[in-house]
Amino acid sequence: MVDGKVNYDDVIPNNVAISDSRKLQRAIKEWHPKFMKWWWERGPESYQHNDVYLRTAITVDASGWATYAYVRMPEYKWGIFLAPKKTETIHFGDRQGQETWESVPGEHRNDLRRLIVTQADTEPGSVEQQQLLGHSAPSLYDMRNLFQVNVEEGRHLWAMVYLLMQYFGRDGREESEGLLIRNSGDADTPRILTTFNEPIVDWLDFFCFAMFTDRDGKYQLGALAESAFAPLARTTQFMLTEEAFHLFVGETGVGRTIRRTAQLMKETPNEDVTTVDAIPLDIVQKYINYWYSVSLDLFGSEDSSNAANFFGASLKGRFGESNRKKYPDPLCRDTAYSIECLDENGRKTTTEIPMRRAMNAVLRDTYIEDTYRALRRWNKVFEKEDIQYRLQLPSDRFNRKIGLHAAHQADVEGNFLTAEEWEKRKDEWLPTPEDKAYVKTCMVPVREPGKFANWITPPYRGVSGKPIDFEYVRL
Ligand code: BYC
Ligand code: FE
Ligand code: FE
Repeated sequence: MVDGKVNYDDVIPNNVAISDSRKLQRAIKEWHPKFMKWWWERGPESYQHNDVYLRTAITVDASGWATYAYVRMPEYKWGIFLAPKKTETIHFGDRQGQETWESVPGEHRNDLRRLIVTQADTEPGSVEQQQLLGHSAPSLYDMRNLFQVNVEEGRHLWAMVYLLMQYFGRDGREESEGLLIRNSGDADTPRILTTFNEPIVDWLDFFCFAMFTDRDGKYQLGALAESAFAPLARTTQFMLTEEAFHLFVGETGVGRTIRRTAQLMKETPNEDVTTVDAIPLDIVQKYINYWYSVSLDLFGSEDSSNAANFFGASLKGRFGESNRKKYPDPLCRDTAYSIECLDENGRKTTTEIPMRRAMNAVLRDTYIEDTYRALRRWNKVFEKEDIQYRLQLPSDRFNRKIGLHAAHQADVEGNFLTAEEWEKRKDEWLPTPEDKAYVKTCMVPVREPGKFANWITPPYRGVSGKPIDFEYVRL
């Protein structure tokens, strides 16, 4: 506090000169208590008074952007940071070669607002979905990682709300309120995108979500980081540095789960792993099938006029757009993308989509490639433990609710199925209520530093040089 007034640079670490803008200060002053109310009500249940060993972003330079300390979550400093500018000129779409924008051009105001609000909405949505997980954390290490992800998704919300307040006036302030009103899974005011209304009830859900759904975040943020609207490009660029940790939590979480199961399969080769409280690999595979397919839905339809407009107007690019070896054509005016699906008579057909309209599919394909790389690392666990099992990713036609494949059913190999066949066989591929009930029985909380629930191995190392048995959360 300075002279009885809040010094915003203390409360909200930032490099956007909050203390220079009265208008922004006023908007933040109004929104901040609402955010705190939301955090108390829909953020992590319990543990809000406990010290958690968290990292906080304090500057944007690569060497020292984060500090680690014990913090109570409600006292976390949710900062606002823009990464340094990457380019001065627009490098794709119809505006290629022109200067990037420091304010919002009138003709793109609605589209930009929509993109920012859609992105923003996922951040609190995910915190709400994960609200109860602290109670069943398999270790203090994992509990701390969950809370780290939660406070950072809270910061991502701040990052987007900053853009809304600074660049979208009254509309932006209204949208900022809406972000705290919509609620994951709510019948009347759900979150905007499908996947952010799906329940995350156990830690295998959480790890799969962080692996597959946060990875959509990586690709969407990467695409927005190419935007001609420089403040959006720079904010999302910085968010990506935090996203890497979320993906780490997901990938290593599933990796540690399957390693434990593989170990127990070796130790007791003639017994069902459920007798020793491990999670059977075919249940893990079903969770993967589920979370991967619902995460593919987050890319929108393969054929999208919105996507074409966003690309043409240089609002949203491809992942790593400036890599002209990968993307030699920055305009994509005359090329096409082809995709196989079923026509209305149920016959296989190949659809040609003009490339700009197919940008959701192009972005999704880079996501799929990345996901395969992580999958291969999981399968190395089985090689090392000398177990024959291999995990797989289902076809992109499997279990889709959005896009060209939403109209029909397919098995995990991508063979089209009738509705009847699907009903008969879907339990082979997706978690059943019995599978979920079993996993729930494994979710026993473990609270002693350095100890882990039986279904998961300890990590290779602790957080930021601390030992594995460090007291990551002081209970
Ligand atoms: N659910 O033309 P279409 C993250 C709507 S994750 C519900 O195919 P378009 C994170 C669509 O809005 C990253 N509705 O798609 C991860 C449109 O509505 P209107 C989140 C959907 O417009 C973990 C209509 O269907 N960021 O950060 O190209 C933890 C026709 O759509 C869905 C972004 O998504 C769906 N799945 O939209 C925390 C980036 N898909 O116009 C955080 C911003 C489509 O009929 N968003 N619709 O009302 C976008 O770039 C685009 O809006 C989309 C695709 C990628 C969502
Ligand atoms: Fe996020
Ligand atoms: Fe994330």
